[in-house]
Amino acid sequence: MKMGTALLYDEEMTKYKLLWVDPVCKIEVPERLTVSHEALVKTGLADRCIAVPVREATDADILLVHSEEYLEAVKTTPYMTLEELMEFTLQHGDVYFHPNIYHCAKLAAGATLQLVDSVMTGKVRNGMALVRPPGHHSMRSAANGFCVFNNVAIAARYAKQKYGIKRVLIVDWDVHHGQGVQYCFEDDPSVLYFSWHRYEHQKFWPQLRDSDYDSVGKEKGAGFNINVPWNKVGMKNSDYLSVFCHVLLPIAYEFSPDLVLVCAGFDSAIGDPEGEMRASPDIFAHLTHLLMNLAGGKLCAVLEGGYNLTSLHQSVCQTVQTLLGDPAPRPANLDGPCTSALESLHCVRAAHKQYWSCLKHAAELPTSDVSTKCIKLAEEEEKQKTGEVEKSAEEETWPEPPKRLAPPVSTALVLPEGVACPDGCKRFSSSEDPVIVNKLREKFLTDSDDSDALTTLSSLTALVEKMEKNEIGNGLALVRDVSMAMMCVVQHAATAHHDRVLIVCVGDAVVSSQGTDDGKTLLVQFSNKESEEQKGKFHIPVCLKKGCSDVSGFTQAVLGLLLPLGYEYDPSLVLLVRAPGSGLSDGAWQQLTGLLQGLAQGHTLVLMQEGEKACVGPTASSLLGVAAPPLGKLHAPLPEDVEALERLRLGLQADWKLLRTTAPETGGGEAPFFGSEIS
Ligand code: Q9C
Ligand code: ZN
Repeated sequence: MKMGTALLYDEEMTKYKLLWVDPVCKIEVPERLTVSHEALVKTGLADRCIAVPVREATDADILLVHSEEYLEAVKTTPYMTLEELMEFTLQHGDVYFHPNIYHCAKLAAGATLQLVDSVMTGKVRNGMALVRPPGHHSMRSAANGFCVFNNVAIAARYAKQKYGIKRVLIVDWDVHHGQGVQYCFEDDPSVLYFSWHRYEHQKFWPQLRDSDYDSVGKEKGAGFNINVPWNKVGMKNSDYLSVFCHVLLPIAYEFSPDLVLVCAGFDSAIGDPEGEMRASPDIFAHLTHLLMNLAGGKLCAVLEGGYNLTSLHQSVCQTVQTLLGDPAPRPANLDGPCTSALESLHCVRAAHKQYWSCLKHAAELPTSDVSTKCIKLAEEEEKQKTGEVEKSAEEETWPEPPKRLAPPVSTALVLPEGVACPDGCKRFSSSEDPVIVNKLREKFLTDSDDSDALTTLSSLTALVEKMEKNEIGNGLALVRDVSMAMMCVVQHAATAHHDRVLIVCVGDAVVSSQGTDDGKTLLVQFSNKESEEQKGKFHIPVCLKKGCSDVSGFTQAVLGLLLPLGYEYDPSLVLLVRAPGSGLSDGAWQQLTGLLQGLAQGHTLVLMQEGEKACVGPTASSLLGVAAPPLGKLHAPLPEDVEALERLRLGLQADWKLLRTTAPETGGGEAPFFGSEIS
């Protein structure tokens, strides 16, 4: 049912290395590839993938991005003596040549194209190419930063040309700026390039002015180049997720790509000597998951950097396992973005607000010259004073990501008789435990003895218990009364070791706020009822003018509000309730269902009213991990909705740190919302 995941790897790409002493290049070793591949084999992940053979890129492929002169020059490197190779190397920056590197560079680009072909023809749903040399720094006529040919840039042009697709999204989560990719598509609105990178106010390699947040693209491509500079090292999971929720995902959904290419460098993970960041390897499960419902799931991840062999192979495994559809682990330590990250977030959102309607109400740039340079200088003085000693990246230790076990049953459905169970799902009903049934009758059905309803409720409680034991991944129930079923599940979950339950309610179901202020549940309710008032930190009504029927407004609320809330809350169970007549389109509902599975290890229980039989199929398919259909290019959401959402977000950000998009000191007009936080 689920299409497969391609894995591209050829040992040949390990057969070149640095032949002389060069401290800058010594980290780019063949073991990067062997270690990554061996980990995939050892964990059984490689076996679950579809091995697609690697080919050499042709001259025509390479010329999609590079100049003829450059290609001809690289072609001569296999015949060079050591001295000639060193000499040739000196013409380029931070890169080395070897007699076999031209061959490997052709394989790296060719592997990327094979991956694109496999995905675009529907042979697989997604995939990863493990390649050397990497690509994103190489430019039209220059090798750079260990890169010879720009694998991903070539792939984007190739996919557009061969498959006639209109829009390609390139997500570059490597810790370096892929300036080669930026330069290639700077004036091209059909390729949206996103990169975050260690920048340190231009002090970090490649030290380009062009890597700052204000390089937004040129001419027709203005707005289609997104740079998120990290001005400090030590960025963590929260910083990465914030940028996804508040910059990349809203823009990506508005852009609606036909294909997603990932410059998958893992030097942005903890322990990497180049990046010196502190994100854990399992963050890549979430970054991957969050991209998997774009472009109908067509995602190609291509290895770039990653120089700590341990964090590299762990991160590669997390990425591939997520592509295969296994539930992501609970995200750890989401304690909110740091001030420097918020500062970058603020600047990027401000720089792009004129181009993207999802950012229309973002805060303006920090006033006059709160130029990032000033901050830098202040920081440096401080450092000199305290003379603080920091751990080097390589002394960093972190726990091995726990094994991710896919439950034996992915999706279980509680359906009334006569409603067919979709393929791949298991029809579920509990053998009725009389004690439980009696309890349920007392609690919920005092004035009736509807035996069907009782059967359903007891099945639901049994289902929740099986999810808690990870015997079942997720589930769906068609019930007579969603409000009652919701109450029943919430009460049961509290007794069945579910520490926190996130309730997402779409439409107007009656929700009693009783027992929802102790933090054991977080309720987010989407509706068009103005009257709903926020009742404390854990009951959040999201009011949209047309309820959920405006896809743009709804999507924005999900990405910029619900996801960050959900991630920060870190539930062990997600209860997704669809009230009748919510007005939500199937597509938007499927996106919501898919995205929420990044939480609670994929333990989502969907409750729908009996009348909504037609929605069982689409919901089940999203629960099974099939990518949601693309929503299409989103129009501008209703101005009043954008404003209402922004107001809600600002009001909540004192309590929920992942909702923040500006730093306290430079909050400008938004400063009052931090009032309770700043001492
Ligand atoms: N310490 C990739 O990750 N050297 N290339 C920087 C500063 C170049 C990285 C020196 C790093 C290139 C694909
Ligand atoms: Zn890198």
